[in-house]
Order: sequence, then C-alpha cells, then structure tokens
Amino acid sequence: MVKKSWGFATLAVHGSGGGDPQTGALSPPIYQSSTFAFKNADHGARLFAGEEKGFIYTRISNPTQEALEREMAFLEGGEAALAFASGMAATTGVVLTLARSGENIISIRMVYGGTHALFMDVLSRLDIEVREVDGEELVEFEEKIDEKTRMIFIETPANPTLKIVDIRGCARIAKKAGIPLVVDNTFATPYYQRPLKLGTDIVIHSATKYIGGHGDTVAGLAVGSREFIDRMRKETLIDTGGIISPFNAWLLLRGLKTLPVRMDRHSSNAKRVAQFLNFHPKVKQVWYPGLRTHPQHELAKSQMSGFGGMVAFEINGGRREGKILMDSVKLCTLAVSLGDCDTLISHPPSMTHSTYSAEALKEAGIPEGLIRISVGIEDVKDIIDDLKYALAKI
Ligand code: LCS
Repeated sequence: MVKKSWGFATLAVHGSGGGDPQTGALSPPIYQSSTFAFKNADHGARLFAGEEKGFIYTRISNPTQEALEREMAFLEGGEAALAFASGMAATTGVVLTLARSGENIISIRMVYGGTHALFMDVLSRLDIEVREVDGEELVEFEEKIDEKTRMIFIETPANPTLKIVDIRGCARIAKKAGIPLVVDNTFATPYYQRPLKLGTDIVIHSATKYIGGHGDTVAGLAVGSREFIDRMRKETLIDTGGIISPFNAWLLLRGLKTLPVRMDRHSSNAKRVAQFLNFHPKVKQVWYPGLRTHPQHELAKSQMSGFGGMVAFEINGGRREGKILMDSVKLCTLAVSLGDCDTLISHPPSMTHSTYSAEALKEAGIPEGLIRISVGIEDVKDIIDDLKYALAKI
C-alpha cells in the first residue's frame, strides 16, 4: 500500500505497489515474448476489438512495458505513460499524434540536436511547420500561435547550455490557446522537476539518460492523460513500431529505484565541478542552473527542486583549446549521451548539435567553443583533478 506521506525516494523504491500482479515477484519478470496465446478464437477477436483487456503482441503492449509505464506515470504524477525504443521515438510519437500536414508547432530554438533535425528536416518533409522561439520572453510564444498551431514544445533545462524556460508561463499560454504544452524533462528527471504539476500536458524523456542511469540502454517515455496516451498508442505507436523491448523496459524499472540517490550525487558533484570551473582563469563562462551566476537561476529555483548533473562551459580561446582539453582528460570519457554513472565530456557544436548550421548555433546561443560535461557519480575530487590537469595543458 502506498502512503500519501511517502517521499520521492520511498516511492521510487516501492513503486505504485505490489510487485508483479501475476506472481508478486518484487523485481518484475522480463516477459521476453513477442506474442501471447489466445484461449480460443473468440478470445482473440475480443482482444482485437478492445472488448476485453489482455496481451496480444508485444508491438501493441507487453506486461514488462506496462509495469514500466505504470511506474513512470506514477513518478511523474500523470495518468498514464507510453514507453518507446528511444527518446527520439517518443518525441516523434507525440508530434505525429498531435500535428498533421498543413499545421504547425512552436518549439524553443535550443533543443537536443536530434530533436532539432526531426523538427527542421523530417517534419518539414511532412509539411508540418516548426516555428522557433528563444523562449526567454513568454510573449514570443503567444505571437507565434495561430489557429493551425497544435502544440508548444520546450526542453528545460535545455541541451546543451542548460537554458531554463518558464514552464508555468508556457502552460498558461498553451491553456489559453487550447493546445497542449509538451516538456522534455530529460535533464531534470521527475526527481527534480514535475512539469505536469506545473500545468504541462505531456512530458517526454530520453530514458537512455538518468532514468536508465547506467549507459546500457536506449529508450524513451511519454507521460500524460490516459486519453492522450491511449490515442498515441492506437493512432501512432502500434503502426510506426518504435516500441521498447521488454528487456530494456526492465532495465529502466531497475534504474528508477536508484534514481534519487544517483541524482543527489550527480547534482552535488556537478555543483562542485561548476564552482571549480567558475573560478578557473582559463574558463570564460559556466552554465549550471544551480549557480547564482546562471542568468535564470531564480526561474530554475522556482520550478526545480535540484539542478542535476549537467554543466556546460566555454574556455578562453575557442575550438582549438576545447580540443586540447578533451584530448587531455584521463578520467572523463570523451563521449556523447549523458546521465551515466561515468563522467562524459563532449563538444556539442561538432557532436550532439552538429545538426545545427553555424548560423543556427549562433541564433540558438550555442558558442563554438562550448564544452559539455555530464558529471558522473565518481569521487568529485577525482573529476576536478582530471579537469585541472587537462586545463593546465591549454
Ligand atoms: N531529449 C534530450 C534532452 C536529449 O538529450 C536526447 C538525446 C533526446 C531527447 C533523444 O533521446 P534518445 O533518442 O537518444 O534516447 N541526447 C543525447 C545527447 O546529448 N548526446 O547523445 C544523445
């Protein structure tokens, strides 16, 4: 039984309660089966007609996927969730469910590079227009809305410079226009930010990151109302096929149990790394929402209960100096992705955001010499010593 008074860490460990409904197994079984036998022909027909609940085929649903969806909806405070093969599949599923050819969506300019490519390249091929805004002034969103607008999309904190967008303000605008607000909550996770409680309609995750937490799976999730999730499963996911595998769903269920402890450690390590970089003479600027010097620190504080493990910074000089730094680290791994136990370091303009043209990078406020660190859960002294050593090489 779940108690209302329980905190997030207790809820993450105990889940919505009860273990596997069939067996009581506390760690849910991995139902590694593509198909499910019907009791007889009528039973099969009833399942297909939606007259009876049950499992048919894993591209439609599967008990391990369902367990993950239940826990994720519970932790985000939503009615239902849908699991996908990747974060990109989740974003694609949400957009294709909401927008049709000839319609438009509004998105902030600074988003993960893959999301930017989906919006600018794939959606334009489908004749869905994406209207970009900086996201700093709420009036920008209002000005772009017309009768063909089908959703507002924001990522906050945004990849890669941790830009913060006002979730409550965007939710007010979306509500007034009668369209959904969609928030990519990958960087914050439900431990530090619960967008649905702030008026958001749909939350998206690249579960590849902190939800999985160990760099061993690629997956995505969307959380929202039961009506929307059911519609997305029926109208988009089943026939586009970007479903999560039962094993990956199980890995995420395991990851959720330790999410709070990992996030506490990522966050305290990241704050120390950001403070170290902030005072380093070779560093020009540091972006970490937990630093008072972050331009939107107050806004971050008003909608997040912690600031996460991502730090971005620009070093004096530019791309050449950044390369020396990345080639000199020994403990930090030069790799994209984020949210792993290991500290990962990357250069967004030539890696995760190489889908942006030089002009688009400038417009989005992503500097050429930007370095991004996904601060891991190692001993923070070792991470800082590694960066100190590499910065000395410049
Ligand atoms: N949303 C955000 C905020 C992301 O950072 C990513 C991936 C995605 C969505 C897409 O999720 P995926 O399909 O990869 O599960 N971000 C990456 C990054 O910064 N480096 O490599 C991938």
